[in-house]
Amino acid sequence: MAENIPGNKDESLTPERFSKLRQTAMKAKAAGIPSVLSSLEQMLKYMSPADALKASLSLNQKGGFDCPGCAWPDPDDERSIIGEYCENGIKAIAEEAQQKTIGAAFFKQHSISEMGTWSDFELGKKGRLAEPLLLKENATHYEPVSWEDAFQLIATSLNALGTPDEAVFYTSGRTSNEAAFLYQLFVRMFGTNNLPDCSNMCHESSGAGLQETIGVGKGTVTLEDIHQAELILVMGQNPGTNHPRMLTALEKCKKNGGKIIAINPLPEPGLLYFIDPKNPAKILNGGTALADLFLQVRINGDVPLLKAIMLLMLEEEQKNPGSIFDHSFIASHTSGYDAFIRQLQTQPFDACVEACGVPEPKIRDAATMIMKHNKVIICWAMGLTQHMNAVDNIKEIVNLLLLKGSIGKPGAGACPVRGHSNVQGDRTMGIWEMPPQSLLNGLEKVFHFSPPQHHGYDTVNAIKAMHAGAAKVFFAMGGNFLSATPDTLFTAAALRKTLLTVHVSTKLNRSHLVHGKMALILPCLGRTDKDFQDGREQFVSCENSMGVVQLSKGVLQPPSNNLLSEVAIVCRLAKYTLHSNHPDWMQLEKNYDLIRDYIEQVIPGFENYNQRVRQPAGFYLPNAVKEKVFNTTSLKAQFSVLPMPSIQLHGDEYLMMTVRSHDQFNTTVYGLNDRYRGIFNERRIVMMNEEDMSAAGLARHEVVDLKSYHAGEERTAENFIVVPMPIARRCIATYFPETNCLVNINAVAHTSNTPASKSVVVKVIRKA
Ligand SMILES: Nc1nc2c(c(=O)[nH]1)N[C@H]1C(S)=C(S)[C@@H](COP(=O)(O)OP(=O)(O)OC[C@H]3O[C@@H](n4cnc5c(=O)[nH]c(N)nc54)[C@H](O)[C@@H]3O)O[C@H]1N2
Ligand SMILES: Nc1nc2c(c(=O)[nH]1)N[C@H]1C(S)=C(S)[C@@H](COP(=O)(O)OP(=O)(O)OC[C@H]3O[C@@H](n4cnc5c(=O)[nH]c(N)nc54)[C@H](O)[C@@H]3O)O[C@H]1N2
Ligand SMILES: [Mo]
Repeated sequence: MAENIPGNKDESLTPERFSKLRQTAMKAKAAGIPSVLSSLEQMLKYMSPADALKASLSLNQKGGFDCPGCAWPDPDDERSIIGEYCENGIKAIAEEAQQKTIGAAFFKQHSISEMGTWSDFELGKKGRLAEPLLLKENATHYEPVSWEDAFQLIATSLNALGTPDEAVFYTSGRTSNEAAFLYQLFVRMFGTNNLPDCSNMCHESSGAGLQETIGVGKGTVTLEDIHQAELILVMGQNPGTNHPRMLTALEKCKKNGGKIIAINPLPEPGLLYFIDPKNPAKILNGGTALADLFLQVRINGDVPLLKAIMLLMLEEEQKNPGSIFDHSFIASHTSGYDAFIRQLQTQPFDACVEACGVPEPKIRDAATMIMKHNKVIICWAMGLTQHMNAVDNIKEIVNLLLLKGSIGKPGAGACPVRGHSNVQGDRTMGIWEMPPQSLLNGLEKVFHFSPPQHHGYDTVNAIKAMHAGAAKVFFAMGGNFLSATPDTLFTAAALRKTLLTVHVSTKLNRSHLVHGKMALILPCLGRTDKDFQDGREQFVSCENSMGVVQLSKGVLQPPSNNLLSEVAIVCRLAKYTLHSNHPDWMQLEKNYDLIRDYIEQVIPGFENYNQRVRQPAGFYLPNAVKEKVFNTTSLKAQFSVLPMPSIQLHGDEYLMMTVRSHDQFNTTVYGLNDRYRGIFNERRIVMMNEEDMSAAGLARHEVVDLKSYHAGEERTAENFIVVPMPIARRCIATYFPETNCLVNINAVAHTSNTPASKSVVVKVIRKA
């Protein structure tokens, strides 16, 4: 049987297999009744009615659990009594809270190579992992193993390494603050900073760009700022699918008189029009038109677009000095203004217009709206962070905000919308291959050891190190490393060279099937599960996209009594590996309050953690930028002089972005539909502009192969169906992770090292 690593040549994928594809027009509106029905259907398919009710009533409620769906914040004040839910949050819960489990019998029946032929969709639907599993050397099947033996094997393997830097410790973004803090502590006590995480593939470019320009790698706005903004730009983001609760906040902004500009190569329905599914009256009266202006930018055309807009602003400012730019803010709080303006003036307006692909009148409309308003927020996500020049995208956003003085005041600021529900908290807790010196000093002081000082591997460098044989043990706290990372076949080869791969997981995924010489799966409690330690119920905490720390407590009976919490797994791992009683890992496992006491001692902003996290809506972490304090080298916010993007497409090339469908959470595929974009029953599709299709002689629903050629190296993904879509010219879109095999491991953003999975130069090859 052919091994179904996405991107692998798979003979079974013949054109006939695609016959179920159905395509309708793109939806004009997001959410509404279909979204309520879709989430109910999903819940009841996998959960008992009683569990479904319990989970939905407690989702994102004060004292309930934090939705594992995304990092959008909950309202500080009133919360909808039917749960602060959204369709895709419910799907995330239904996926986790399945009653079906898989354990010894299942893994005895199904070999690794058999499971390797299943799709991601099929793998995820098998049920929750119920017991620890071991794949022995040369074995064909996973078999049950005791927790003690599993920890002993990891400890022995780690301690046998030539140096601690031969181990890699990955984290996905669902891990709680408590587990993340202990995990990075354990890893550093073991002796390495090899702590790559999903952030390296996600908002690392935002962190890098913001840190350098405003001195903090996080956003600067609160939910209240969103409500109060006069103008919000939503760039490179599909909130209708990926952050549905953001639409409610945008709607509130509009009700207060705010305006919205959407900037995207695709007219994403959720951005343009929204019907709040939690509000029956709204469902009946048809909802709210969200975007006042839609700019259909080319992929990677954001820097030229922003330059064109700022040139128009400059022209107006020069006619009426002081009318457009906030000179008092610029003079007191920024540095680099003159150099920035000098370079801006040299940029030819027409070339910027041409490069971004947006019609000039629309650019003028956008510039006028920005000039008219003083409280501006720019929100963005993966459409800006996954390009070779992604960090420039972020810095250009900061340039615009600084010109308007729109940073550090109410209703204004920078808003990178985070992905995983605790990815921001994990970074705050020290999950970072480039730890700040202050963190290392804090750890040294409190825990009396010398933390490793040299930087560790990020995600891309960890893959290269495994491929080169320099890293030999791979440990993953959650996630799906193989499918989430770029260059799937290269990464698969890298993982296969290791001695041991270990995955702490809730569900089966492809990373469990592409393993080292030996492999372990350690099944853990999920966000929705009750967590009892030493007879007492525990809770954990998470930080959302806006720096609010809140507690999260599961409400459902765990699916198996042989699961450990992530905290317990780290504590035992440390105990077996380090042979040190400081801290007292066994006490920490029993009482999470003690972990929070330590966090308070090491991480700034967590004073009285145990008391404040118990406040009904949690607490805000301090953010200096809100007080116009910029911890940059100049102690001012920094203007940046940025080049135009350099990608040039040749005759038959397209720029490809890899995006999420409406029925997936990253590598977890809930279903095969992408309702808003009108695609049903198929994921191996390539969205193309109809005019590009006819120019290339491609028919609707024709089957093609895709090839990329970064640095002269060819990569192929076979059998994708062409679907016409109103996407910008010369741009195409496919789903992640099916096309990750086309993203060359060396195609990364400068500074952040983030895979450029939104600007892959490809050719669309007709079948012979
Ligand atoms: N239901 C659901 N929710 C999720 C997730 C999920 O998979 N499913 N994932 C979570 C995670 S980890 C993350 S990081 C977020 C991701 O949230 P998003 O960033 O919204 O996710 P993507 O699907 O990658 O969408 C990128 C958007 O950017 C646009 N885009 C692509 N290239 C460009 C460009 O060059 N310029 C501009 N202006 N736009 C561009 C695309 O058309 C698309 O609308 O969502 C989080 N929430
Ligand atoms: N081409 C392309 N590649 C991308 C992206 C893209 O847009 N395009 N997006 C990137 C982004 S933004 C991100 S964030 C990464 C995501 O990368 P990852 O975070 O590594 O991937 P996920 O698919 O979110 O991980 C899902 C797995 O996590 C496990 N899991 C779920 N809940 C829990 C839990 O509570 N505890 C534990 N221990 N495990 C759990 C389950 O086994 C599940 O299979 O992918 C990146 N890769
Ligand atoms: Mo992400």
